[in-house]
Amino acid sequence: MAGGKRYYITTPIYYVNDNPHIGHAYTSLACDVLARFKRLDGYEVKFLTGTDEHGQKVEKSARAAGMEPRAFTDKVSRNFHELAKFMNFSFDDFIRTTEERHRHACQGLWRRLMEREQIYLGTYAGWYAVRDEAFYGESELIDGPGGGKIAPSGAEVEWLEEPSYFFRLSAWQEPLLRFFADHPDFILPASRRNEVISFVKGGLHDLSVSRASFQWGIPVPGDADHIIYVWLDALTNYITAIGFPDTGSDEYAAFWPADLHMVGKDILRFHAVYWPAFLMAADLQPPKRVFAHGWWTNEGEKISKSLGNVIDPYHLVDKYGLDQVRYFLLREVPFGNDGDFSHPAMVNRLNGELANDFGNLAQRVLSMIAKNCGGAVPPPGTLAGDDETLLAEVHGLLEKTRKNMDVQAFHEVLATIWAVIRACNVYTDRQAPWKLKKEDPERMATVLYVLAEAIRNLAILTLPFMPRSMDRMLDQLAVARDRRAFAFLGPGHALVPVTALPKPEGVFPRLVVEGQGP
Ligand code: ME8
Repeated sequence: MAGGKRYYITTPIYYVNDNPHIGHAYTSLACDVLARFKRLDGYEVKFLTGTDEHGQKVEKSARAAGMEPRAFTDKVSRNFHELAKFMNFSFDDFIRTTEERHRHACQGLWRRLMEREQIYLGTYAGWYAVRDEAFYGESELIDGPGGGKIAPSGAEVEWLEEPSYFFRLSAWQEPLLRFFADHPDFILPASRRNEVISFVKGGLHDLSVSRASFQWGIPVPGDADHIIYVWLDALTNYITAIGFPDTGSDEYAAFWPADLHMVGKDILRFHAVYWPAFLMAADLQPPKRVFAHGWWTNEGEKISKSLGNVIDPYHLVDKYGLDQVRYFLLREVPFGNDGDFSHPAMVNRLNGELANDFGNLAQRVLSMIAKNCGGAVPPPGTLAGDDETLLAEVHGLLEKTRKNMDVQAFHEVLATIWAVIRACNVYTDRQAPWKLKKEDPERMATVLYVLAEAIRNLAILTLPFMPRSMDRMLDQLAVARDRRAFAFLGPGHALVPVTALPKPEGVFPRLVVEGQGP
């Protein structure tokens, strides 16, 4: 693979115990926006997603559905794949842990750990939560509603006693703390980083990494009585997809260490403690960053099947439109924080920010051009101070956006772009091009040109968030497909006067709120 900028980004691989909901779509959406952003910024991107198919939880769900695990996982994995397509996620690879390439990689990692004496055989006697697929120490358990003990996540625990292989996690406490100190941006947001550091400082115990009481998993090499613990199996997916155990391949060299593992806060410990420890113990590099985002609730309640309040992404998109949902999810909540989903908040943002601020701006400008400039890009005269000020704001956006994207501050990216969209609206009102038609048609052409050029830049920058709608906006400005990238932002690639434009049409319709009329 030739030199150049590369970016490797991954979603968690989702358990196929149940159908996907808005929480899964959210994590993958964040990755999709980053992947698209980096591609538009000239990077060669690998965007990986997929499904986590082994372990007791999935096996139990298959049995409950009256199916063999293999057939069950095929079916549910397909649902995740279909949702990713439906949400217009631009993944480059969809991995399933039941694939042969993954068995090969996972057993390869196990062998490397064995060769380095990082794994030994013992007996596990302790608590296990199938829902979390996690082991818990007695002191971690909390009082449950029924008087019994439960995991801090709220999951039920069961006592487990079985022969098990252990990973020497305790030996990695100091190296992990050093690694965190040397890489202050490894865990974001910073509040989560502190949580992880205090967990590690609290002391690490060796980790059980095999199970012997059921079969649905990848066999431990050389000991068919054991299967590999589902988290060791699952985390390995990130290197399976780039050809591990062949660490000498071009793809491995190009994409490892990964730039970003995006996860929810529930699974940060697995990614920020166990995973780098496994990798360091195997003489492999840890990833560059793990970002743990927050949790969505639904109108104040935890989203759960038993409460019957699971938000179905298909319904949401049907009601509001795909790009509208994509916009809302990343705009509504500062990325990293928990967020509460509500329909009124959705309607407010879509009407206020998409239909009014941006949609109306484009619609106004394009229809004035269609009506008053013969349906072609108006030729600008000399630019006045106001024109230059506005365009300078527009052209300054790329640098700001890059900075915010690099710390996964999606809400800041959108807020910054929208501040300029609002500045365009203020400029439009102040210049009043509709009044200039008779008084000064040349000035009108300049104002409309400045606005059209601003919209071109804004639409290109917003492509990662709302690819289809922004493509439609750029179609209306007759911007060629191969000029929709960040290399074409700025004055050097501005709209060419008198280029014919297609008939304008609205991109973001206003939502009619039930009971309030149009
Ligand atoms: O944990 N709000 O899979 P999983 C925000 N297989 N995000 C949510 C969410 C919510 N209410 N609900 C789910 C697993 N998520 C493992 C991962 S990776 C090697 C193995 C998202 O199906 C969030 O990203 O339980 C969370 O971390 C993930 O789904 C958990 O998915």
